[in-house]
Amino acid sequence: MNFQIVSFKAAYGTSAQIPPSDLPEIVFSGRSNVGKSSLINKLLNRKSMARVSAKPGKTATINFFALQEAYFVDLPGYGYAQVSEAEKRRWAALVEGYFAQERRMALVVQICDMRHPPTADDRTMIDFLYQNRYPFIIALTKLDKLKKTQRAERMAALQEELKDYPDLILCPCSSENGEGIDAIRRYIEESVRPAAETE
Ligand SMILES: Nc1nc2c(ncn2[C@@H]2O[C@H](COP(=O)(O)OP(=O)(O)O)[C@@H](O)[C@H]2O)c(=O)[nH]1
Ligand SMILES: [Mg+2]
Repeated sequence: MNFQIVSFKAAYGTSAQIPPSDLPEIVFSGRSNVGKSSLINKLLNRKSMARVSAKPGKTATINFFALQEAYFVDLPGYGYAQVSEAEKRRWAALVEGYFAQERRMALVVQICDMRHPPTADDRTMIDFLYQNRYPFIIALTKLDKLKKTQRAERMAALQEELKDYPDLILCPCSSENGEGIDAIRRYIEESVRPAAETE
């Protein structure tokens, strides 16, 4: 799969605007500021395809990036405290509307901060993905901020924190130094391949 040839397709503010799936979709989900844009950029080897923003909480859209064999779908970040109730409802309608559609979701990459236990919102998202049997992996980002012993401690702690969800695929990674990025690319490639072969 070619991760180099990519272009911005569109940003959608309501789920009704999103056209039907015509390619497998790789969906990126996570709370705002977790490092979602940085991870997308790193996977694509681009500096600023998905914007790395210092301004969380701006108007939420679902952004599509077109690769040759799949779309990267950047969901709006959740959990930003300063967002109004109206904006939270709009977020929920947008994201729930997207998931409710009949789409070719090849893989959801749920992003969590490796340094901390998953937040309540993270758990809601993981629970939703798990209960509805979406194919998903958990990218544990900001790995570079942990020393070797801390890494082992956090991996052990996460097994415990997420013990309600057996068989999760946990992928420690860093958009800063590139650790773990190839492993995530491989999961993405594997998820797209079977869908492409049924054409
Ligand atoms: N050290 C480190 N910082 C990161 C990593 N990923 C993201 N960041 C930083 O975290 C902040 C938020 O990143 P961003 O990609 O905008 O998060 P988003 O709101 O989830 O899209 C930025 O200052 C990034 O430089 C990582 O893997 N390691
Ligand atoms: Mg972002």
